[in-house]
Amino acid sequence: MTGIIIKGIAGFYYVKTKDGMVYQCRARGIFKKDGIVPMVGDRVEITVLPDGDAVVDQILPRKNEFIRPPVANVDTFVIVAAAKNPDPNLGIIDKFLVMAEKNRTEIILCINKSDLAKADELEMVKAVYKSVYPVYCVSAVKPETILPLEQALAGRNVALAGPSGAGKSTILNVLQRSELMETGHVSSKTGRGRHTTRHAELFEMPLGGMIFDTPGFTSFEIPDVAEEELPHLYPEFTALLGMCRYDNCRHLKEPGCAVRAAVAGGSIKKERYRSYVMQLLEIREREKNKYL
Ligand SMILES: Nc1nc2c(ncn2[C@@H]2O[C@H](COP(=O)(O)OP(=O)(O)O)[C@@H](O)[C@H]2O)c(=O)[nH]1
Ligand SMILES: [Mg+2]
Ligand SMILES: [Zn+2]
Repeated sequence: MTGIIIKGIAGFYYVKTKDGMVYQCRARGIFKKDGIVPMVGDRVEITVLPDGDAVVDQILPRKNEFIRPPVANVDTFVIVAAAKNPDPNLGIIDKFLVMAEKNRTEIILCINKSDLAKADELEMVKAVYKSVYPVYCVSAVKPETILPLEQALAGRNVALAGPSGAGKSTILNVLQRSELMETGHVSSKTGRGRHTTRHAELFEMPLGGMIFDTPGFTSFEIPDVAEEELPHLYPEFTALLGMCRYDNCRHLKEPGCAVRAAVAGGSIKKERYRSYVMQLLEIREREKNKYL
């Protein structure tokens, strides 16, 4: 029987099968021997034993895997940022976007707390991204605003990522339509929800698909991205790469740069270009420090 690991605790894996049953499983000893650790999100083959428990026989090939948090098979990252409180930091949003690009997942940008921002403030953030990524403006305190996002996510394995305080846990609660985690209330005093997630866990969404609740995906450094790879992680740059005068153009001050021409012409947003430059310099700084 095939199923998906929705939780792993103390050597047990909880596998949900198509018929909606959840089986408590052990992994075959052979996994340990081969150094294979089943992850939440893994699609697996299981055999049910006479006592009702089951064993994981086989892990089906993974689409992708993440170490921190340890989850597999993420289809879509929803990068959540707040329109206000905290104010959107485009540099940080772009780091999350680069990370998700690097992992070759589908990406959706979600701007939350639209109830706190003025229409023009919201539009300003949206304008930077809307030609590059699907952008959904929502307010977790008005669950009906989340419906279009929810429909876009149906049938996928979704992980929420984004800076702390942006409203990920609150949105997750709305998506699960569950009060179990008790973060749904808005507390202006603490500015934080109360729920702290300790284990990765997969939850079913009412419209189909699963969502990862994970403690991680909040603070990334730019992961092992090489200088020459970075431009490829900005989707709006990619069509232009190869059109610069110099093959090794890093799109900084080089003459005949197609990327900078696009920034000047407005088809690449200057905010995005600024993030690119900051990240490139950060990568260079990191490379330099390697040798010191
Ligand atoms: N006004 C308002 N507050 C929100 C919204 N979404 C979340 N919050 C509040 O913002 C705080 C941080 O939310 P939380 O879900 O814990 O953020 P996380 O760190 O990204 O998981 C909590 O106090 C939430 O109640 C929203 O759309 N509007
Ligand atoms: Mg949270
Ligand atoms: Zn260039």
